[in-house]
Amino acid sequence: MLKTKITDYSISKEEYKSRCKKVLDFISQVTEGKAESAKDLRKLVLRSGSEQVFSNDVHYPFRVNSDFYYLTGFTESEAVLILDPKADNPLTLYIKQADENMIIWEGERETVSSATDKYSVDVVYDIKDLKDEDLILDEAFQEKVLKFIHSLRAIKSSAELNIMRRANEIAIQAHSMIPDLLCSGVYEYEIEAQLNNVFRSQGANGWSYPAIVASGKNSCILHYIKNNQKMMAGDLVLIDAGAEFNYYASDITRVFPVEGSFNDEQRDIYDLVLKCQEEVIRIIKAGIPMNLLQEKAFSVLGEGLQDLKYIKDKNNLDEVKKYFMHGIGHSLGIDVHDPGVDRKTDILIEGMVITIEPGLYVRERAIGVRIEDNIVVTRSGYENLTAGLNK
Ligand SMILES: [Mn+2]
Repeated sequence: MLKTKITDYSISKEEYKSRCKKVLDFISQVTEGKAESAKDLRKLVLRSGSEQVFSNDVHYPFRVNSDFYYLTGFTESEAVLILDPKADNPLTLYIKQADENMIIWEGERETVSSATDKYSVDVVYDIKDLKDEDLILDEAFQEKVLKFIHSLRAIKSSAELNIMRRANEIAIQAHSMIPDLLCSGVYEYEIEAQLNNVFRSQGANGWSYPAIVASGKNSCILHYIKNNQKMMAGDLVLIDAGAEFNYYASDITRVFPVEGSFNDEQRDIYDLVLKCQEEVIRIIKAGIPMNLLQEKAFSVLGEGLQDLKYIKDKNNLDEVKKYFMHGIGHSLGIDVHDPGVDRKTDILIEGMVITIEPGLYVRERAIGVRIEDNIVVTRSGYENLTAGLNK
């Protein structure tokens, strides 16, 4: 069993309150100077989301809207949050309460009174009390506020980082088991099942995205999720899988030979991707432009690909992109591809969490290698949340 020192993974009511306060302040600021009539629509209306049909009368497990969760910590469906600095109660939560029949079939839900105690909003009402006119909004303004919320989400608090460390620990535990399970004749889905087993049995919500278990030529399919092929000796298998713990994602990729060890060409490609990942991670610190990480990756991979005679000119990006065609990484948080960080224009800020995942894909040789860790940006450098996993 995995042991961990931190056992409190909750986000305090005060923290939720201060997030909402920042959004209310933002709304007030952009309201200033607008015509009185337009001012009335300067508010944010967020929905927690609706259950989605899987088939007939069966639903997918409900997963709350990420912005809604960020502002409230509330996780039930059919709720509406209104942030309106002009209102008597600037933070209003409308929830769907369970009737007798729902309690019999689905169990209890929050009530107006239990939610009033638990969540840091000013007032809670039943969703039936929500009036149509409360939902009239200015779409462009909504977008502006959402963009602001995403900029807040990009910088993680210490409570959020604790949760993300745990999400990584669980994913590391799952990935660590894989080498022992690999041999020719095993199906990709058997590995997927073991990953999901660890995620759930360690208290994660489950996966943070459907696991990719891609052997042989599938390793070159970037978003392969069929996971239905039998693995063969001599193949590589690429495993890109993460857990969602307390609604925060981890996102880790490792590559192994299905049986025995890498052949020479697989080893060359693997070593080059690893070298690239190490060199990119090494330059991470607050103040560095995000696009410098991408440029660093192109330069290390370009040089290596030229040395290995895959390409003629390391400075010809089109040649390099034939083998490395995706981004070096992305922001990570409540969403696995978290919003709020533009990797072309943004500067790294202390508290951002990003993935670093260089890859090379030699399709004609069925060699796909990507190595991915989750990195916290600190003032003087970085913390690698995935440091506990071999590569
Ligand atoms: Mn990723």
